[in-house]
Amino acid sequence: EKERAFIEWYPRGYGVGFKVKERLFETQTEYQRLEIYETEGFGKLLVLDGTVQLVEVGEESYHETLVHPVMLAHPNPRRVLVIGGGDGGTLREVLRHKTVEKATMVEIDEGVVEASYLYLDVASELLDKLIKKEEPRGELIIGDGVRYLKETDERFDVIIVDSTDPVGPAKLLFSEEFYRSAYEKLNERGLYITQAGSVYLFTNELLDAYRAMKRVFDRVYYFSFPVIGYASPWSFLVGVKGDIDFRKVDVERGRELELYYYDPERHETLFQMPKYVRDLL
Ligand code: AG3
Repeated sequence: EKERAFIEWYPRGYGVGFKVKERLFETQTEYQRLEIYETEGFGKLLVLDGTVQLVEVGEESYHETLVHPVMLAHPNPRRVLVIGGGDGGTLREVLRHKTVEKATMVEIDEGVVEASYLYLDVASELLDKLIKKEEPRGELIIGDGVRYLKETDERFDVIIVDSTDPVGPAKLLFSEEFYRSAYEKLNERGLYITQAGSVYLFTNELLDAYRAMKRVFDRVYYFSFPVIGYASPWSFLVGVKGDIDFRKVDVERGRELELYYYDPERHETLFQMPKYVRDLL
């Protein structure tokens, strides 16, 4: 019998693939083509426009890394904004922090939220509550994050961008103009984090984003982590506003979270980068 696979093709023919049993769902949403597969060994797979967003087994390797380093570096993160993240994994991790009073998620594509709620074991209980407006500390807004950030009167301690790649529709989320509105909407002390693509395969996009962030934030940090399902190592960029040291995290709060991938006690290990990239940055 013929073996089936889903392969995401990165530039120059670098592939990341999963053996799949079947495709459970596919649709063209208002914004993108969405597919969900049942994989052989990693649970369900969410694909947007041909790119892997997550596999259920190991999604924490991404969500823990995107959320907890900034949340533990901030002394008291109370108000958090997530842009994108329609599958709910990022907001799920944010809400594990007891300091959080309110976390808002602005996702442009309602189709991603619906499909994730229906098919994925990532955060379906949370998504259900958000849709019914029954999550006391969480709010879901279906809308354009760029516009939201420009227009909102709210201020945030932490802003997390969980978007698709810095090519295509998410491109604006990697622009200097967007970073400026994020900086403006952070409290006096605040942290901004974005995923910034594959270190090896999107090096130029990573450099562009880093340079644009440097023009806006008081300090900018880069780090990388191996993410299951992506062409790893995967890069992350952190922008600091005001008096916060991102090189230090609250290890005590970190221990209580009982994390699986990101190790707050070894926070300094995040900052490794291949030498050629560090030389360019
Ligand atoms: N958001 C980041 C996806 C980037 C993956 N890029 C790729 N596979 N080319 C993931 C959403 C998870 N909440």
